[in-house]
Amino acid sequence: MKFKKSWILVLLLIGFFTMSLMVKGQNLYSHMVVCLEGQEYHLSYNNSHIHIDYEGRSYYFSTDKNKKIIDMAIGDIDSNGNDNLLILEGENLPYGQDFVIYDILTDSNGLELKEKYRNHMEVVRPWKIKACELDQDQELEIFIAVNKKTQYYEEIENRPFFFNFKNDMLVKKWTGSKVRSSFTDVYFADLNGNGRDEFIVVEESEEGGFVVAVYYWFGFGFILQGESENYDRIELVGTETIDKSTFLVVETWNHKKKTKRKLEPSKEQTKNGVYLLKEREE
Ligand SMILES: [Ca+2]
Ligand SMILES: [Ca+2]
Ligand SMILES: [Ca+2]
Repeated sequence: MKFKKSWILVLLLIGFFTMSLMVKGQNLYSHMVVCLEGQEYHLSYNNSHIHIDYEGRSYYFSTDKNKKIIDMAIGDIDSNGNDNLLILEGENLPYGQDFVIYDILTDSNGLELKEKYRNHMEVVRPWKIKACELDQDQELEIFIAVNKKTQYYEEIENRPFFFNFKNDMLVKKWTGSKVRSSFTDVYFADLNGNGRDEFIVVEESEEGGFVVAVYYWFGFGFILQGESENYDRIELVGTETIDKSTFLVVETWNHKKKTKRKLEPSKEQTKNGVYLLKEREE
């Protein structure tokens, strides 16, 4: 009897362990900060849920049954002092169908999400969304990476679209065929502290492999400012601030070796006459 009981226990433990792994696999949460009435709160989300910690309580919001969160960004898109949620919704990864803006309402009952705007953009296959400030005009830009062909480029590939949200409408700011070459990932950060975000792009390089390119917005388009060395593969991780300087943090693969690097502008110039984004020496 004893023997049997212990086996049941082992099987139960294996079951729980497997289940916890499965749950973990479904719940890869991304963590962000949301600003409401001047206070910052923790927000996390996965494909089907948004979770906000607000004034000592946790609020869960679920997507509609067959809808997934493809990607999400946070920003005060209507400049009313409270962050909005900018969400690409869709039935299946990796492409979204709808771009939706939500207001986060706060009242005596707590938090509520209210749909403010919805745009069906399934036809352009959106897959990534970011909020950024390119020109310091107090109106956030909305970046959406889409996957389509254009009038001049027949190939279906990733293309960068920028919008503003004016008078409850999405207004095109810049919808490019491409910046310089095909891209696989983007990020926005104010690397030089001038109050304007740089457009940081992982691009396919001519020699094969990938580079990180840094562009800034100038009136009607983007100007290349810096670029990294060539790596086999690059993933943008984020930024880190040390002694008031902001560095780009990337994970690179070279000869199958993964390395986390902090990149910073250097005095060295690349063959394109822009600064080399060089690995910071610790
Ligand atoms: Ca707002
Ligand atoms: Ca702006
Ligand atoms: Ca900047």
